[in-house]
Amino acid sequence: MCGIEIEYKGKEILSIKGDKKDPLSQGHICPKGVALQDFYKDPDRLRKPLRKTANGGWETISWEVAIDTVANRIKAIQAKHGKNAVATFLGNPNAHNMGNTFFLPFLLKAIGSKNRFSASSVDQLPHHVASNYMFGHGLLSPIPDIDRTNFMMMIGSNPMVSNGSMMTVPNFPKRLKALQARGGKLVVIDPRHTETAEKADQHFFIKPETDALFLAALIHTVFKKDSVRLKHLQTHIKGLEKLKAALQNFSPERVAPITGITATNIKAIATQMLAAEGAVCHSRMGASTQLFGGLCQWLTNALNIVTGNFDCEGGMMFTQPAADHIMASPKKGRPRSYGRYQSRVSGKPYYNGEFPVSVLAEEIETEGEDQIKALLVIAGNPILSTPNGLRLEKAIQQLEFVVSIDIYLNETNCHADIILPVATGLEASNYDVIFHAMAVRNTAKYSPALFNKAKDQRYDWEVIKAITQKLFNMPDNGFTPEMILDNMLQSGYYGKDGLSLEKLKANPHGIDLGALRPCLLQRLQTDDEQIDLAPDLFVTDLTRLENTYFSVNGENTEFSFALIGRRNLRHHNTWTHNSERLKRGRNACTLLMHPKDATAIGIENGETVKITSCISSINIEVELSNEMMQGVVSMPQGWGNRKKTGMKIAAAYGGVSINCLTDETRIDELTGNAALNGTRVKVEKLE
Ligand SMILES: Nc1nc2c(c(=O)[nH]1)N[C@H]1C(S)=C(S)[C@@H](COP(=O)(O)OP(=O)(O)OC[C@H]3O[C@@H](n4cnc5c(=O)[nH]c(N)nc54)[C@H](O)[C@@H]3O)O[C@H]1N2
Ligand SMILES: Nc1nc2c(c(=O)[nH]1)N[C@H]1C(S)=C(S)[C@@H](COP(=O)(O)OP(=O)(O)OC[C@H]3O[C@@H](n4cnc5c(=O)[nH]c(N)nc54)[C@H](O)[C@@H]3O)O[C@H]1N2
Ligand SMILES: [Mo]
Repeated sequence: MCGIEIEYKGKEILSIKGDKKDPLSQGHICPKGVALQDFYKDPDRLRKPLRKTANGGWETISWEVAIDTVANRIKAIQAKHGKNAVATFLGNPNAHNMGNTFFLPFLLKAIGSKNRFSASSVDQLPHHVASNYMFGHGLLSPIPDIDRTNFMMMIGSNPMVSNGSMMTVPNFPKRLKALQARGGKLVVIDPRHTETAEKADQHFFIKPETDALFLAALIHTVFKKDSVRLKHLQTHIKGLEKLKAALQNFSPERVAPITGITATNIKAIATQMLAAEGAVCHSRMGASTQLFGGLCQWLTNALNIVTGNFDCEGGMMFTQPAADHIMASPKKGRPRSYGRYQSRVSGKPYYNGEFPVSVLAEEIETEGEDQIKALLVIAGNPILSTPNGLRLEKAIQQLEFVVSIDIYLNETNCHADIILPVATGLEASNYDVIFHAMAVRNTAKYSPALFNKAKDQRYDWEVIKAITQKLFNMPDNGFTPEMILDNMLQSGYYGKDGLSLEKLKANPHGIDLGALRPCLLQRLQTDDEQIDLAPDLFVTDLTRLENTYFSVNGENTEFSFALIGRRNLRHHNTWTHNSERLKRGRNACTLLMHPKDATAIGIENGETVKITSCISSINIEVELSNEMMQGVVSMPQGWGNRKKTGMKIAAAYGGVSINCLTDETRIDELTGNAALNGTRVKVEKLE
């Protein structure tokens, strides 16, 4: 999403810099943007379709043979075992690739299987379920108006490193400085004193997975003070009394000892939020990928609403994206697909056409009707990125057929039968359909491809389309991503003012469409045009929260630490490790631990320790740090490399995978999202 300026000569990159004229990123660039040149030049990037040979090696095959094989095997497996025998996993990069966004729905339709999975359920699923139930559409995401707010609370997110999430916020450091310069405050709630906490005005350590209690107590306080303010939304809100009643037991005094934040501080935060001219609470990864992710996202929305900070300047607002998925398919969220099906083996909820990826392994392993026999992994590396990757790896190895569409050989597709490599990055054009829709300002930017791809290379969308056509037995309809984008732009909010692909091409820095505006009442997708403050689904789940924390079940003394994840500025999920530029510096795959915790078990800085969960054990270097809350340890996500194939896995960082420790049975029962944070572990000296 950051505008970049690339100087080049022929096929040689001379420099990559932030584009100062980009209306959203304003010259900001992160190390990953500079590294685009490394991925472009990388000799390890795959360029020709590969087929696994009988002895476990790889041979290159033609595109025609590759696409035919994939389509024919899918058809044959479905003819024998039924439609649901073929599963799909869509990984994170699909969301950053307009061709995939546009053409994947057709492929999924052509496959026609219920067994669909994606990175959503290890990431932001709770946001979607909350938006669906409260605002009528899973993609109607509230976005913090960071440029005008005067009080910002961030729960479980670290935008100094991540550039924000469910809040596209390039140049967070500059925006934060501006917030503080106008007298505003940033408060961070995190079990780690993060890079963002370091810049904040206040940071409170919170015990992992207790955020829902903290949020409930904040709303409780607002009711107690009789300070509910609904402003222009007054006549469009239902469930206010129901919310009050549901939260009456969650007083600051009662939840304080469990969360680790004192009752005085909880009340002070509520008071500050109420007093500020424009305040906002944003909860993300740490609050989503945990046992109570659904409750956290519901309560975050409710807190912003009852404090009068919803759909107004300086609070949570909604974008009016130039290419809008919701406008293009307005009925989509209304018939709530949540819970329409339960997963076959353990009865986990279905949402928006998918099951939680935590059940993928058991759905492969367990015999019976609808057992998964084949898997298509598109821009994903689930063996590293989903809980209990070791179990998933074993399961994937027993499949009849595995296909991957990727740019690298990774820890997952080394088990594939066919790999379809694609052209991306500097060789592809893009418009960030999804991330513009979650940005802190309405802007629009189209980036043309810098370099032509080679003749024998294919784009993701071409591959996806080719398989779709074969499955449907249909000729090419000639559609391109650009045609679909142009149509969306012209029929969108700014189409009447002449916005089109042509206009974007004529404005390479991007077009500023202005600050976020109050628009929820036009965008709301609920049938009764009401915002539901207290949907039954969520209110009912409070019982699980109550039972977890207020019934006596004893401390887990063997696994005495809670393990949480983190991100590094110079690594992106599971796959950017091949860039020397990003790999530089000291070992980043360390276990952060509070010095007092280390002393208690006789561990020193830099020592390699053994860390064990109920799933498995790994060895990792310890880095002692006052950043950590006592009793909590942190390691980065995305690492790990099990070079089993004997072939160099290009995307491997080395280090160890946090998902060797995470437990796939720990999920947010409400939404199905994996509880990646809060894994109970023990840490021991190596003998
Ligand atoms: N324990 C723990 N686990 C986590 C997380 C955590 O915080 N803690 N974070 C979770 C989150 S938020 C996410 S999003 C997931 C991410 O995990 P995944 O969804 O598995 O995705 P990535 O690791 O980003 O990338 C997957 C693959 O996409 C390929 N790729 C890159 N660009 C393209 C492209 O343009 N086209 C194609 N076809 N392939 C491409 C890369 O080579 C890589 O192999 O991990 C999740 N896992
Ligand atoms: N450099 C870089 N940037 C990235 C990525 C990357 O891999 N590298 N990945 C991208 C992706 S796919 C995503 S989804 C976004 C995610 O972006 P963010 O939402 O900012 O996620 P993280 O940086 O993982 O930060 C999560 C924070 O939650 C804290 N935490 C853990 N458990 C709890 C808890 O129980 N309660 C609370 N309150 N906090 C907790 C952790 O200590 C951590 O600081 O980042 C994106 N940006
Ligand atoms: Mo993510």
